[in-house]
Amino acid sequence: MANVIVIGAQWGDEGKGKVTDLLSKSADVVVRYQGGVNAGHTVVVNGQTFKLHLIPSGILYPDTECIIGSGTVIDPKILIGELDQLEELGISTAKLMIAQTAHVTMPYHRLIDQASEERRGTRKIGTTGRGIGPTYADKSERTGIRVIDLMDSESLRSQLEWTIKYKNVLLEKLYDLPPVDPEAVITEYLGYAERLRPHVVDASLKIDNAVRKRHNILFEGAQGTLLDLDHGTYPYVTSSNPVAGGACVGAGVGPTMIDRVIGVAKAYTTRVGEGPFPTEMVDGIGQVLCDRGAEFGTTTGRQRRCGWFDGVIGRYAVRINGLDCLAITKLDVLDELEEIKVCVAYNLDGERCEDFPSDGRKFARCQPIYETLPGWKKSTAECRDLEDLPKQALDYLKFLAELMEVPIAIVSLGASRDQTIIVE
Ligand code: 2SA
Ligand code: MG
Repeated sequence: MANVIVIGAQWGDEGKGKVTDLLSKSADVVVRYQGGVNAGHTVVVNGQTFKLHLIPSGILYPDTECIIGSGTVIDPKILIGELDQLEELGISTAKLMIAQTAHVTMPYHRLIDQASEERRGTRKIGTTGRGIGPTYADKSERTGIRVIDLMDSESLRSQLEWTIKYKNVLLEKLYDLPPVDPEAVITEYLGYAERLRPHVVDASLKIDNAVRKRHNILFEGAQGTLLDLDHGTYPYVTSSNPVAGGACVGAGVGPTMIDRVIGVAKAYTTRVGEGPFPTEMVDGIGQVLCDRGAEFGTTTGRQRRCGWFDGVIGRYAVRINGLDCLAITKLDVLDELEEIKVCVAYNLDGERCEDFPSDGRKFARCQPIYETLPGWKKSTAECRDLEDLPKQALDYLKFLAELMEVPIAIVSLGASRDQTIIVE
């Protein structure tokens, strides 16, 4: 397996959780490299459902080490909740490591995220409200609190007394919100520090040790390519870099250490939050996909917007991430459809456009150009081999692979581990 990056090739929720869970079996180490508790992975193992936000799903394997890397932002309260949930279910969390250089989401980040969304009115982004943007903003502004600061009570106190004074001006004067009590925050966070201390490490050093031992490392992306701060549909993006390149920065490894990049895409497209989405179908088949695919956010419970597969963004994801292959998930959701459309290009102001326009205003004007394929109208949930698939389903997969010019390595036909076809 070697060192593999798994990324979302669309707008998140592609089913990366299931794919990383499958690959984690052969991984010695699983690393999260960006994002925070805005992410939500649902993994079903032996009929038990796990909802994880920060801890890599690799934790479910007894011998897999899991690292929450430097490029992530950590909400300690939620992280501790996940640790408790796993331990209650008898899953050891001793192999979880947390980068000391990761930034910490504070109560004021969450308040500011929610208040600034409200203030944006029609310009709102549709964030998860989990304080992600403000935590990364403080990181860039160099006023953030890092895990390492939590570990030293004197340093935490002096930093927070200074920072909260400034944040309270913002909360009171700009957002008309009550101030945050620094003493309460310091006490709360020092409590979290004690619980997390045994897990805190120099993450890039740990990863380097694994590289030297030729261990298999899996880098697990959160969100998706089109939500990338630099390469996504700005400003309707998250505040980190979910693309494959983000793995090197966020984990602290050089690009020469990476052997393979796998993109995960749904057999159709979904998006949560605001922003343009050319293949969106507001009702009719869009609603069918939502119902059959149970398209609700793992973190916020929001209904996801649904549409046909978009080959333009698919090709873009191949380019931006240097994808070697694709995992196509939720193919079974299309089982009952009479016909299936795939967007092969856009109509942009009367011209055919094959490349994703990085100008957001142009992207917002793109109209999908579809090719229509016949449906298979048969259940695929029990298929375990490509040969088990109805011919039309196989043709659909071939069509996607040719459109994006990458092979399909994994096909997923349901939430559980065994509902998977591994293409050799
Ligand atoms: P944020 O909170 O600042 O990262 O939001 C900015 C945009 O990024 C989108 N975003 C997501 N999109 C899909 N899935 C995500 N994770 C959760 C899930 C979402 C949920 O797994 O379902 O539960 O609602 C995720 N996280 C961030 C977000 O919708 C904004 O468009
Ligand atoms: Mg998700």
